[in-house]
Amino acid sequence: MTFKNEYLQKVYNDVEARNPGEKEFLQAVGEVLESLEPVVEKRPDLVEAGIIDRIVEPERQIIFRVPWVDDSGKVRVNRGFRVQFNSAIGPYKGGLRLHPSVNASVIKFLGFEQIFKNSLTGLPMGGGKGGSDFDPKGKSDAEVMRFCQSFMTELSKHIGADTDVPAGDIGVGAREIGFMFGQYKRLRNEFTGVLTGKGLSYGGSLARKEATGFGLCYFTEEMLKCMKNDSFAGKTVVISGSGNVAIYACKKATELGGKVVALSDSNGYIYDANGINLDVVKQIKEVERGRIKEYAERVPGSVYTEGCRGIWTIKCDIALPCATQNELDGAAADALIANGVIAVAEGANMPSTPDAVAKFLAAGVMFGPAKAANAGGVATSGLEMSQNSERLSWTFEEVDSKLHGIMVNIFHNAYNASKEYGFEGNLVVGANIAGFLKVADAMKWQGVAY
Ligand code: NDP
Ligand code: 2IT
Repeated sequence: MTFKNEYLQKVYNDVEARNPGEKEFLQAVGEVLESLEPVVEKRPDLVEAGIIDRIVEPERQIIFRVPWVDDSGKVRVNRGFRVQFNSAIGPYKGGLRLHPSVNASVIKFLGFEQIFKNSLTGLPMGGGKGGSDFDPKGKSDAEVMRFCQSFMTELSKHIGADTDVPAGDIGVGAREIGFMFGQYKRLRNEFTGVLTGKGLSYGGSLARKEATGFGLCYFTEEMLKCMKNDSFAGKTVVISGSGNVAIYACKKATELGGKVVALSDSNGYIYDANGINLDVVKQIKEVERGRIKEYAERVPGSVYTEGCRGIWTIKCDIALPCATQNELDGAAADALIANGVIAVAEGANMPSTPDAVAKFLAAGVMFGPAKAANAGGVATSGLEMSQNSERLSWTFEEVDSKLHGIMVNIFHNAYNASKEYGFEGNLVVGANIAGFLKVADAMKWQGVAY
């Protein structure tokens, strides 16, 4: 990757040399460094303090063995990760991902992104991420429990309510958080808000489950309103994935007057011209842990197609990628643009390839990057931490209205930064700069502490 600025080029080259072959991590760092070109010119004090050299290196990385016993009595071994990337503005905070594709590069890209996302929420949270290459699919509840207990046995040595507060991500929902919380409490003999996304009966927050998807739609609605005086009303929407983020994005997009016509999983996608029946999806995904294909077997008039990438060829006004990194490439962007898409907002982390992002921006498609658009999940985790600290629970309406306010603010902060630094309307640049500056200033004032 090449940069106009010599200093940024050197930082990038060093990251490349130090993290060979870590393509997702290099992709995430490359995008942020590119956005920082105008900052480097305006803020020589930050260059002087070595902020950018430091921010690309995790403060701490923990990699550990996770042994567990399957239902047949066989010993299995997975690899666990926790990357504590940056604690300048608060305790490390970020999800845990359980998916066979998890490796150091994936966790580092997610942890790096989390620094700027958490900063954008305005809440005091540093950046971190963790997970394992364990695949929860096809495992019994007892196997998932044994894995989670073993994983937490090591992780518990490194986290804490004021140190590092993990949460869910791909493959980690209420079931896994419950098993991990129980194990942490047993090991430490303390009941603290060490994880977020907890069940409502033991310290969880109302609206955390809905938060990422709802927040994504609040952000998108504000983007549509402010940039094109438009809204979700009457729009056709395509959402990839059918997990936590996709389901609640579907719910809110529909409530705001949009018609969601497609959802997917890693095997394929469903198309329902009448608008997705979310009760059916929730029964399949949340209750039965089944596959999205089953939707077409249950809802007359809907169609299932094998292969997840074809979803981007469906004509829509708004596209919300909510599955995984690099799921939307240049060819998919071309198809969406040819079909007249007006807005794309990322519910997943880094779902659009750099090529796809460049195409959206060049075509004048409104583009909400992940760090800004999906920050509602971690923001509401921050609200869960606040409730745990004051040992009180807020109502759904209270949390939801705070979430709404946070997402509206994030849009405006990103938009204003894009304008101030000469890239009006480019929310990639705006979100990266706004997220970066707060952390950079905190690092500068704390001296060379990390
Ligand atoms: P879930 O595990 O609930 O759902 C993940 C969905 O994405 C499933 O439909 C899954 O399909 C699909 N998916 C996962 N991996 C792949 C892949 N390699 N190729 C195609 N599809 C895939 O996770 P979430 O909904 O929580 O997370 C989705 C995205 O949102 C992730 O990028 C996550 O990092 C991001 N995110 C999540 C937040 C949260 O609060 N949960 C907050 C902010 C961002 P299948 O069942 O076939 O695997
Ligand atoms: O990517 C993300 O922001 C998350 N998976 C949520 C993290 C959190 O701590 O709630």
